[in-house]
Amino acid sequence: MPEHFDIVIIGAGFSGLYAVHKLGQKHNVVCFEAGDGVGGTWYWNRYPGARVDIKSVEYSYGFDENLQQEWKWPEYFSAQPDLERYANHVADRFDLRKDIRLSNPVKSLYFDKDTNRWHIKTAKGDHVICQHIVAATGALSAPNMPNWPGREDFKGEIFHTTQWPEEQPDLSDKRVGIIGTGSTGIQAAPILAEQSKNLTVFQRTPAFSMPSGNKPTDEAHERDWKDNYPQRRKELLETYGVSLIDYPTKSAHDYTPEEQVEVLEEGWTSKSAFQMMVAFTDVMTDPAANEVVCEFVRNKIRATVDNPKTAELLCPKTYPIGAKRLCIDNGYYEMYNRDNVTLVDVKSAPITGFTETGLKTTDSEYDIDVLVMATGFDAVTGALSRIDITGVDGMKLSEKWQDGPTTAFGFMVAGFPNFFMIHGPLSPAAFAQMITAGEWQVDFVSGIIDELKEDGYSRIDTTEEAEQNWAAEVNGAAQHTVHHLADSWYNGKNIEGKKGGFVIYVGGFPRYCELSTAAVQNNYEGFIRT
Ligand code: NA7
Repeated sequence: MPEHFDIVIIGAGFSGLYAVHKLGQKHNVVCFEAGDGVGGTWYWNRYPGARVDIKSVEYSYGFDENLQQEWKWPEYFSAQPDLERYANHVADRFDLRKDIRLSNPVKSLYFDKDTNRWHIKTAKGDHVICQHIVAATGALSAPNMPNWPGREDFKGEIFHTTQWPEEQPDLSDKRVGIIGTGSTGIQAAPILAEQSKNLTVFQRTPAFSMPSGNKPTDEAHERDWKDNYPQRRKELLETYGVSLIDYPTKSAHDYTPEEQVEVLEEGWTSKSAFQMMVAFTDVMTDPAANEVVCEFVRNKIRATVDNPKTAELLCPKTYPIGAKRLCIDNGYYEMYNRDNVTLVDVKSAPITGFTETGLKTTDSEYDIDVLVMATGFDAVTGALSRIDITGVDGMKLSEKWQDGPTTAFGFMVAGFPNFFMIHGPLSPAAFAQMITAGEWQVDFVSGIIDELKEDGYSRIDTTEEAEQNWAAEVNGAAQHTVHHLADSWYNGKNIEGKKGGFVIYVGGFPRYCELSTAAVQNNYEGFIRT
């Protein structure tokens, strides 16, 4: 017999946990989570060096003043174990576990238009009927695993960074290879180099990275935030990326070359990679201004890495800084001065497959005992595309999105009533600090669900026209930036054959809030309530 709930929440990551707390106060909710524990990203990503690259005082919940006053972050940028501990603390403190079913991924969702109810089936055989779905499935949760031939022949071990074993493997006598030099690879590599016999880094595209300057939290930093938390949380939501960095007032062209370097030196030590993207007003819109920042970072790489050939290979030269996600590291470039680290360029000689003892490229073979896949994610749409979701008239979400996702304001899809996404496609997602932005979105969706009930409606839809209007806003915002000049998970081009354009709204979080709130306040413009 199916069970009945008001709302099913998919995912017990940071947004899902808050959704359980917020929506559970007024509604009968249940949350299904694929992992054996809560925390989402911070449950799965246990690879050595996994660490948030936003300051923890910001990247944390603001919904409960006592929580943010009492919690102590040991470091400026928290390591995975501390973030997982925090997620567990929140689940216990707010008694959320009673509503969460772990190790139980959702397999299918089906909308019955006669009853306006969703049917949910899970891997463990649960069958639930509910009015609303809140999908907090994460923008970066479905791993990308390149499909090279010969994998079954490879005698070593393979770990994707997001499926890292709970018990850390002993690498001390292992020849380790790592594929991928995005945020994850850049965090993992320096630790792997210390832990292993030797490390080979397979790089296809070099990343722009800057030092995190991570250190233990000092009293002054903690007091400064704790004394001002309510005000700071408000200010966060008023900034472009929900992060308090110094937003510039001057163009790169307003400075002499010497002054430009001074400004960039400040950004370099600011403890926020995003500071480099906004060092000048025009970094993300004017290629010439962008190139000033690119060359500054390249010079930092050249000054750090002893071997000039390796340094040059590490210098990104084919795309503007910020077009791919900027990385923040702890000794990444310094690592290349170790004797046991080798950089291999797999752009000029791509990986063609596995051998029994390692990997082969078009020009060589490499012996490897443990292969670390830091190859990223089928981002933003990946997690939802892997659930069989059927909306009205038998429409499948995966089919609807086969040429790229369409949404209204990133949180609803036409043909899928009462289905809400947090950090969904075409929302600001990773362009906003995701915990605070996620709280805002959960509150927003919660308001819609409450009003639906108060106004006597049982169903809310969005329309294709609203999706088209939102696509125009999303494309318009992206068009004036340099983002389209790189292949990345922002535009799905990191996944072979994935269609669609830019999947993130880059118009800034305040504008996102303003437009979505205005639509709701304007008598649900772009939505139909029945
Ligand atoms: P990213 O940023 O997507 O990085 C993945 C890396 O893996 C990147 O360097 C890719 O090179 C590389 N990659 C992927 N497939 C291949 C193949 N087939 N061959 C060689 N190299 C490959 O993922 P991350 O996990 O590092 O970071 C994701 C987000 O998490 C990050 O943006 C933050 O928001 C947190 P490419 O650049 O595509 O040439």
